[in-house]
Amino acid sequence: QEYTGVKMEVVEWGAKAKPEVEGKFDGRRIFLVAATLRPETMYGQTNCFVGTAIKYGVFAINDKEAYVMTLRAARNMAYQGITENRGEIKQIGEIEGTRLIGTRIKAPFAINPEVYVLPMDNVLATKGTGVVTSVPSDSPDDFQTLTDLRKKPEFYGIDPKWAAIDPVPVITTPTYGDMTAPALVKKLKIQSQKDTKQLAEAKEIAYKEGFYSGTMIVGEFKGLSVQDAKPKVRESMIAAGVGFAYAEPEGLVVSRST
Ligand code: ZZB
Repeated sequence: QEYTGVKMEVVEWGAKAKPEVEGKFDGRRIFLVAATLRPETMYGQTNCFVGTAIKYGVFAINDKEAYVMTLRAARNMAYQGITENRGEIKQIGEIEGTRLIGTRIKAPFAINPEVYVLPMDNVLATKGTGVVTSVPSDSPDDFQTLTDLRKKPEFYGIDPKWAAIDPVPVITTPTYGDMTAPALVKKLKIQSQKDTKQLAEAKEIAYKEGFYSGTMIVGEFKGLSVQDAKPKVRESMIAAGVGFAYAEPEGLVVSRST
């Protein structure tokens, strides 16, 4: 899978992260790094998701910057020219997902330039970086999780203001209009982020609809088809220094002789 790594710089650590991290990283700028397959949707970021059961590392990329993500992602990046020395990872800290909640970060290219870190049940430690940037207009998982959090902020241990940014229309499609994900969540009668089967189906439909029939309605490539805009937004993010190419290796096949 060819992802775009999205650099979401920490603006202000949440109360639970502060005591663990402050003053520890030699003045480096710290970024949560999200892995996305849909760089063209970045205009519509409203928050970022982490897994509450996931442990994140802080990895020095060079003297000036460090990335918050899973160790697995850091290992992969070390072989893709992202770190200073090939094959080397330099871990300078560790932090649990729960402690990242409420941290304020920059959302590059987004219409809302700063967003908060929120919890999501279905973040996989085994995919991407373990950090997911949230685009509720076009990702059914993101829309449903945001809806859950808004319904029960206390249950999820969040301040409602962290989930206050509304979905932003980014892409229009003939079948679902300007808000593909909310339309699909409604159509498939999805009730919560626990409806993983229907959410997987909604995601499949949203990907296809967006890619083959979507038109950009915001940003630098407004008016272009999603197919044409996707690589252009990606290049634009890379040129601006807020994105980079990140490939996920295929699963290892272990052969055994009998
Ligand atoms: C922003 C975005 C906007 C995404 C969208 C999707 C959509 P896939 O297809 O299963 O490989 N993601 C990335 N890492 C993780 C993780 N560790 N756990 C759970 N979800 C993760 O999934 C790739 C997408 O899943 C990524 O692209 C990311 O969300 C999320 F409008 O980034 B995406 C219809 C989907 N729309």
